Amino acid sequence: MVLRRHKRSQSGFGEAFFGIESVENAAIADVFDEMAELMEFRSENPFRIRAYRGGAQAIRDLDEPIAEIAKDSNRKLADLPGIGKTLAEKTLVLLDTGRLAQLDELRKAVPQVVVQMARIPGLGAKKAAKLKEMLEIESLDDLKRACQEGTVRKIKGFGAKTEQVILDGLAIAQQAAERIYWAKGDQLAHQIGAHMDQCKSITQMQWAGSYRRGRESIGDLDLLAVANDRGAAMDHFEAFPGRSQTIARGETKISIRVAGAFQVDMRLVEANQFGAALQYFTGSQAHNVHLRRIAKEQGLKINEYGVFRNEQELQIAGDTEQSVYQAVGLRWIEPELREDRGEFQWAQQNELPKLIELSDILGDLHMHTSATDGKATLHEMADAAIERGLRYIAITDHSKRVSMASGLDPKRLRQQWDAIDAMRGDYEGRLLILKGIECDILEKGGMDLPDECLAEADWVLASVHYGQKQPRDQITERILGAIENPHVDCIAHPSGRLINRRPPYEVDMEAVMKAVVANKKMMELNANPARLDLNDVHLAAAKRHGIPIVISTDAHSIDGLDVMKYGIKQARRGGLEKANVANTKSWNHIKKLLTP
Ligand code: DGT
Ligand code: CA
Ligand code: CA
Ligand code: ZN
Repeated sequence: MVLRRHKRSQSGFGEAFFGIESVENAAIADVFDEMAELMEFRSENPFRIRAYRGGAQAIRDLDEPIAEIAKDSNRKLADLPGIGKTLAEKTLVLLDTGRLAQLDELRKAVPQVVVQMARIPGLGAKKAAKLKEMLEIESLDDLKRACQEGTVRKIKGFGAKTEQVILDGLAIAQQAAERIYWAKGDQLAHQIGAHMDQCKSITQMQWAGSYRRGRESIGDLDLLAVANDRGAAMDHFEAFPGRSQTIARGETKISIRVAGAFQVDMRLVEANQFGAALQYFTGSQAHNVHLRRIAKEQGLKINEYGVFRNEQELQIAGDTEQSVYQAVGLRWIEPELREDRGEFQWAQQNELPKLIELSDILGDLHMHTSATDGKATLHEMADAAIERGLRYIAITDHSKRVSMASGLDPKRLRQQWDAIDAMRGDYEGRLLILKGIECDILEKGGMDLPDECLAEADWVLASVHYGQKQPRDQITERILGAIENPHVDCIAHPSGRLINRRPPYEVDMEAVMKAVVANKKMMELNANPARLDLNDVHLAAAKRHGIPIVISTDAHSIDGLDVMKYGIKQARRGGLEKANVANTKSWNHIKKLLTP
């Protein structure tokens, strides 16, 4: 079996919206992408590198499992567009064995620290390799020291400015080296879970840790299990095909590495302690500290083994998580809320939110088509939306300033709208297709399309793509200007950050939120697992302000529509209920919310 990984997850690079439909295809594409990346570090033949990249893309774009094609004696992998003889052979090996010797060799040949350094925004593969060679850098900490001591600027081609760029970007690289997107953790958790389901010895099993809490990135996966035979359970765990190493194996805990580097822990506990252990290892640490304080005030003690009456060491709860919270007079708290950000007060006052669920979503108000940088046509996106049970969608391609995505000018935009008009009859009663646009907020301020054009749209998203590094006042002014434009409905990806890759704009989010309220506008929670923008803390703030949140996929392909669930996770972490999210309502209702 192939270890399934997300697009270039190893590197953390890539604009990353995730194809979900054929996991196996994605896993193989990932392997080729990673190889291309590592070959780039070694300055190998650019044509070869391009062939691997192209092959990865071709496989990712296939609309059927490549394993099926491989099995079909009437078809040849090498006949597929973008797949040459070499890649076809390697694909067969991957399908067969789940491994590729060349990838292992490349991983060995390119030092991990160089890959890590290259993740620093503004550095690149070449500079990273040079720094490693010249300064004998073995870790990101070494690099930091070298910058602080001013030794980097002594190398030809590097200056004091580079040192500052490196220092500014180190935190991001450090995170990327250590943490993966929740979406990737979710994929791993499903594979490992499916493998562990085959273990006859295990009677109870549950994921804990930051993964269960739905944090946007996770440091490692924590599995908790009850087993009749602990040794057998651990053996089974070690037999996971994606395992590359066992870090430690003891009586009750075992840690392995999967996908080359990522750590997965499994702890084995007694059935009557399972709930207490689940509560403890779900965390967060801050939540647990607070919970124990509450217990202490009641003369109780909570630890990973149970809830105990202080003096008598008598276990009074712990088989289920509910019993742990109940023992201290609290209702069960959703894992997404366990960050000590007010959940105890809500639990005590019976005000815990009823968190939003995926099934509450009725529409998707941000997606692209092949008119700009999307892969699927208008019709294909509409049909895919129906398949996913949506009642309405807005087509929001880029505006002309986003030239790299061949953004639309008013003429092309109106052509698209004519096409939508022509489709509407066909889709009546099945799907409402809204005429939208993702209009760029220009660097100098103002919108990228004239007002009379925006006035014709059903739905206008405004977003920043250029001048992201402007100072706080300037970028805040730009966004406020967009909010005040009467035709703009919603600010898309309001902070601009990419998890582990790019910091947010310096925007004054509080000022933005106040303006959004004053102008009766909405804010987006972009569900792309690399964005998740707004983040959980901002979402909680938006909820306090009463701002309707729109959870959108920003899909650039049919598969892109499937990222909605990641947005829902983040929304739950922000404490959002169905009522806080605009696209749980009908389009007519949304229009009313927007009317000044
Ligand atoms: P991660 O893995 O960095 O994304 O975050 P977590 O929250 O999964 O952290 P992890 O894997 O180190 O530990 C899982 C949970 O176990 C954590 O949320 C709380 C609990 N825990 C672990 N170590 C400690 C500790 O030293 N003190 C306390 N109070 N709780 C701990
Ligand atoms: Ca963890
Ligand atoms: Ca852990
Ligand atoms: Zn977009």
